[in-house]
Amino acid sequence: MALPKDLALRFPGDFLFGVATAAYQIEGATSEDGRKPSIWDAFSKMPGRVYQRHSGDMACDHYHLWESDLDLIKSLGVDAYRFSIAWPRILPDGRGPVNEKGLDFYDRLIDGMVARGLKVYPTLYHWDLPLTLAGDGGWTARSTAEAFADYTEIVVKRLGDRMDALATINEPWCICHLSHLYGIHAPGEKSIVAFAASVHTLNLAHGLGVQAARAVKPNLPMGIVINAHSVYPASDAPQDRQAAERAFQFNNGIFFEPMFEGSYPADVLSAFGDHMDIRDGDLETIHQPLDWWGLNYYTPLRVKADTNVGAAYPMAETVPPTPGPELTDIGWEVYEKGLSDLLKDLDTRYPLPDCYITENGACYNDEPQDGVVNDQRRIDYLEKHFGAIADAREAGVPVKGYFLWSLMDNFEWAEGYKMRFGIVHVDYGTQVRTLKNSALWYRDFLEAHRQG
Ligand code: PNW
Repeated sequence: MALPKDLALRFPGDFLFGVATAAYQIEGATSEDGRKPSIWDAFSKMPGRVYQRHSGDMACDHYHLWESDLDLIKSLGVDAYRFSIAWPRILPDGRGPVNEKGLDFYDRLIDGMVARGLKVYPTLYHWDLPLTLAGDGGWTARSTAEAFADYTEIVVKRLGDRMDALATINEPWCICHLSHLYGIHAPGEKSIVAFAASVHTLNLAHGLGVQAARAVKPNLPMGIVINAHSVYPASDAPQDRQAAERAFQFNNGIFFEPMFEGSYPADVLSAFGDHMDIRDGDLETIHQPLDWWGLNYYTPLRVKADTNVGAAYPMAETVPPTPGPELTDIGWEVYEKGLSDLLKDLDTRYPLPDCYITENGACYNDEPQDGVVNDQRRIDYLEKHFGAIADAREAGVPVKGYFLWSLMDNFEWAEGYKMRFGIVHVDYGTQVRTLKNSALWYRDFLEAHRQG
C-alpha cells in the first residue's frame, strides 16, 4: 500500500480536502428553537421503516455540540466542511413565516467555520423535507420546487456572504428512486407515477434554486451533488450490455442530461413522460450553467438483462454483490475502479464543470477497544479510492476536491445507528467522540499533502 506521502503527492497543493455530514443525521434537537417535523421525523416513528425505530431526535447532538465538533474538524487538518441546512429549521412549514432562530444556528455555525479558517460548503437539501410540504404532495408536486426556490433565496440572503460554494440538492437519485420508487426512504412511496413526477420536480427545483441563489448573489459558485452509478454489465452478452446502458440512462441520464444538456433521455421520456409535468421553459430552467458538480461514490452497480422487462419496470435487474472480504459492513462492494471509470465516462458523455467528490467512504462497524478504534479496513478503502481519484485526474478529469463521508458516525437513514460511516466514533449514550485510526490516517495524509 502506498505511504500517505506518496499518495498525497498525487494531488496538487490547491486540491481541497474536507469532511461531510448532513443535518438530520447529526443535529438532534428536532423540536428545539421552532423547528417543526420533516418527513424523516414522521417516517422514523412509523413501525418497520427504520432499524429498531431509531430516529434523529438526538443523533450526535451536534445542535448543542457544534463548537467542539468544529474544533474536532479543525484538528484533522482539513480545508473545508460540507454540511447541510435543515429546511424545517428555517421555514418550519416549508413556506411562509421564516424562523429566525433557525437561521441564527447556521449563522453561528458558519461564523465558527470562518473563525477557524474552514471553507464553507453547505447543501440546501439533504432529505429533511418539511412535513407540511409532504402533505401538499411533497416532491411529486410542482409547488415544492417553487417553495424550494423561496427557501434558497432566504438562506442565501442571510448566509450567502460567507459561503465558498453552495449545492442545491443532495442525491436526487436517492430522493426519486429510494424514496418514491423502492419505498425504503421517507416518505416511503412505491409508485412509478410518484417516481416519475418526483424526477421532474427535483430537476426543476434544482434549476429554480440556482436561479434564486444567483439573483441574490451572482458570483456564488453553484452546484449539485449527484450519486451517479458506475454501471457494469454482468457479462459481455449483448443483452447484458444493453441492460447496462439502459440502467445508466434511468439512474444517471435522468438527471445529467436535463441538467447539463437541457433534454431528457428518449427512453426515459417514453417510459415515464406521461407522469412528468414538463411545461414550456422547464428544460431551460433546469439547464443552468453550473460552476461545479459533486459526485458521491460508494459502490458500483452490476446489471443483467431483465427477464421481466416491461414498461412498468424498466430499471434492469441488479446482480447482488458476492459476499466476501470485498464487502463493507453494509454489504456494498468495494470497487475503486468504479470511481475512476465513472469519472472518465461522465466526463466524455456530458459537458461538465469542475468536479468535487462530495461523498466517499465506507461502513465498518468497529468499536473502541481500550480507547482505540482499529478500522484498518476503512483506511484500505480510502487509500484505494484516493488512488482512483488520482488516476482519473491524471487522465484529465478535472477533480478539484474530496469530502470524506463521514466526519462521525451518525443516523444512517433506514439503517438507524447500526451502520457506522464515521472516521470519528460516536458513543450515542454519552456523546463521546473517539478518533478512529482512519481519522489519524487522514490527518497524517493531510499533513503530508500540506508539506507537498
Ligand atoms: C448517501 N443506496 O446515501 C447520503 O448522501 C448520506 O446521507 C448517507 O449517509 C451515505 O450516502 C451513506 O449511505 C445513500 O442504497 C444511501 O444506494 C443509500 C444508497 C446510496 C446513498
